[in-house]
Amino acid sequence: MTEIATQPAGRVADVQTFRHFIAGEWCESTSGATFESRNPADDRDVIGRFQQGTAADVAMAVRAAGTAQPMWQRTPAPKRGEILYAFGALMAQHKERLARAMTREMGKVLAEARGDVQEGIDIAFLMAGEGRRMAGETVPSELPDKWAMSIRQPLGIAGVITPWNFPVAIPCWKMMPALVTGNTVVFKPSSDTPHCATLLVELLAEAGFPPGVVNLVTGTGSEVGNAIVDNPDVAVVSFTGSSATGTGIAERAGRRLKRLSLELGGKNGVVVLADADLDLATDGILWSAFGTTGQRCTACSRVIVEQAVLDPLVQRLEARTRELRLGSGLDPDVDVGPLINAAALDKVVSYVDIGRTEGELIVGGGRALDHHLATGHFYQPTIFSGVKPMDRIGQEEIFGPVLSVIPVADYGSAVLALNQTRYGLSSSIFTQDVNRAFRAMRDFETGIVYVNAGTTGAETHLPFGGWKGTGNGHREAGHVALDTYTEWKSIYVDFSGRLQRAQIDNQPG
Ligand code: UN1
Repeated sequence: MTEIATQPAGRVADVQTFRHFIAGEWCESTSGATFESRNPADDRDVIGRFQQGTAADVAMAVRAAGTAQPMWQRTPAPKRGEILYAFGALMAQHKERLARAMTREMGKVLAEARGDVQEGIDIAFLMAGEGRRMAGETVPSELPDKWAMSIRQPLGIAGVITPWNFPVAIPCWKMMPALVTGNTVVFKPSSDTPHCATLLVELLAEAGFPPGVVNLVTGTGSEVGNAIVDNPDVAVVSFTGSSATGTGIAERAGRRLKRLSLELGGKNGVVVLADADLDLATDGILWSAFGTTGQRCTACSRVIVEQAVLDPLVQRLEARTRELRLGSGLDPDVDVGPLINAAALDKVVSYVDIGRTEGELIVGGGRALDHHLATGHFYQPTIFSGVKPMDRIGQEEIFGPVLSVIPVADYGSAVLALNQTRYGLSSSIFTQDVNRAFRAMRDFETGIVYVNAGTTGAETHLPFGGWKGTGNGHREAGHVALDTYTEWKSIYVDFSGRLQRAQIDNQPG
């Protein structure tokens, strides 16, 4: 939760104020104002004050990125890769510190926070290697004594606008491919996780990225985010967040014909067929639905189950959900942390009200207000059964610990229900039947499909992204992520010493 720090709370004396990072210097905003970041598990815990950035700050950051860019582009890509490698190694060295800071600032349990940092390390090392690959193509020319090849070149300045739910991994997904390909970066993190972003940028600076190559500006989306998207010198913007914000960014970026990579909502489904291993399915569903308190783009929010196994599956889900322990993610006995802020909690409360009119409440359905939870944004993991595919809780992204169970007659209706959504990020099927598994791999309209595993847990060396309303066709992670941050240049070298006309001189007539 964030607010302007004009009304300082509780333990203000020892609260540190953090700064922007522009042109290699830590500096204050032109606004002179700051905002606070607080622990979602305990609203009294103020993590720090952060600069309330302005359009003028963004303009300064873009100028710094522009000044540094030609030198960075001329640095040999393998040398750029070495700095990425050093950054990955630093993250590994500071993994525990980063993970603990993350749990305190955004609530996910420590094991998951470590996983988030590890995902950042993985993409840093993967992209460090791209410094020695970044392959184009060398192909034969249709004419004699002529050479034909394609190379990648950076776009220039990349605007990186990131969410709070993966406050280390997602900035790394975006910055690592941008940097290794020779772009410089202006980074605006979510106002719910500015501390994680600051710690990350400290390590980027320590790793040896030259001044101006990475710049950090904190503040609101409407001021800082829009200033980045609108700046004509920012050639590419990568955004992960809500569909509503992404649509607004697409309109602004579209007016400037700007390269834009969007990673937006999801309504990810797990299909459970009658022949599934129900214990395994239960494990996969619970981990995907309530891990990160349901606050992943890839979280499972729909279970589409063949009627024949509806009851035994729901019984298992209910029993196991009742065992989940809520609390601070720093407590090793806790399974489920808080929601990110009061607005997220309100959203879950209102969707559970809708759910009561659409399905049958199986478990949960209330705020968790035990004495140690009352100062945090906790909500009980909640399951509705008997949900129909087109119900609101079966269609709309809730981004919290709310799971809808949708019974269907057979595989055909399961596929229809699964695909009947405006989103298309992740999906999964539990079955022992290899033929059905392969049909699902063909039929499911999502960018990621899992067989006999939940909907989360994508690895960094494969493309990550969604079909339909989840995005705009770009992918993060994997070597395809380079496409977002580079232009192709096709180069023809004629060494025949005479005019050779393609499509003409080598054709009869
Ligand atoms: C997200 O929620 O936007 O596959 C990212 C996963 C993680 C990444 C999730 N590796 O769930």
